[in-house]
Amino acid sequence: MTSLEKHLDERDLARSLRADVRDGLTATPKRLPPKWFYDARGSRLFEDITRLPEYYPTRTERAILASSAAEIARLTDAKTLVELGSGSSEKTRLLLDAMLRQGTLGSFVPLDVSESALREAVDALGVAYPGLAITGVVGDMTRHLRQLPDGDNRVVAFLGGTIGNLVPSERAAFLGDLRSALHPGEWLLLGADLVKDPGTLVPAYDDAAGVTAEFNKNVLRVINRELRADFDPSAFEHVAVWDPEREWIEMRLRSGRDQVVHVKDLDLDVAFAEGEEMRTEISAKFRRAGLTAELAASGFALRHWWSDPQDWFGLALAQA
Ligand code: AVJ
Repeated sequence: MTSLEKHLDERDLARSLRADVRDGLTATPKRLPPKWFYDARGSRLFEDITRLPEYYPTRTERAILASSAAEIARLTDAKTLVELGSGSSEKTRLLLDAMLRQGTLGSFVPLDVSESALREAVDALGVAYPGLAITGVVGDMTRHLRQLPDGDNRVVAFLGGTIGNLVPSERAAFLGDLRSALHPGEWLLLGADLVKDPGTLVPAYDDAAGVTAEFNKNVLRVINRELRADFDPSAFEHVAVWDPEREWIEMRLRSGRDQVVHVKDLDLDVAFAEGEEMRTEISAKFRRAGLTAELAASGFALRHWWSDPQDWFGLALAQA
């Protein structure tokens, strides 16, 4: 039993890409939001990143989930599992298997901005879990939480550390929206990458094989294709820096020369100076106490916390 609900279409996406690119390229300093990395090529590059030796978050979170899934199922008695930004379904399956074994789960609701990625995931999971009601929701998790299908006793999983793409004010808004979309007693399962030695953090975002550099530059190819721009990706250099005050990794693209980029569909000329850096992503790292306080400020009580033996990645189970 699978179905799809659409709250976003190609025109909404095209409109928000145009607005983001116009705002970001005319700002000082220039910036682009990370959500535009993930076209088909970018999603493939991210999958490659998750298998790199330097990129520890995915495999660390997977190990935590593998050993805690049964306990999560028991603690929550989930009837509906909602997954925000579902992406690949490998980690989801650990949760689905544990919740089905528990005998309470009836439905799965993956939400993603990409209709094609969502269709693929829904179709594959529909085959693997024929007894489950699967409702894919095409939507933006910062805009469409209120339209999540109502179910009783929902667990909302937001994994991978993607919460780190939001700055603190955006996190507060997102967590507040999520809290008001849930009934008291419902759950949030949140994966968060933790603060650690920059000698471990920086290589995770600047790998030796250069996959992350390609992923970072992919946003330029997306803009070239979607907005008829003429970025030369080879004229930009990948930069990853650790900001110790704000405790986040910042990815940037540094212009290798003075250049002017034309964005035809926006009728926009953008000048880059040699060495100028444009921010393309932040990936915030968390501490247990800080995350607990952020959750509490949004009306979520932390009930359980799991991490790996090195304390590199945290999995929080909080209750509305
Ligand atoms: C998918 C947002 C969790 O921040 O680690 C990986 C994206 N960027 N390498 C992260 C990413 C560079 C990733 N998230």
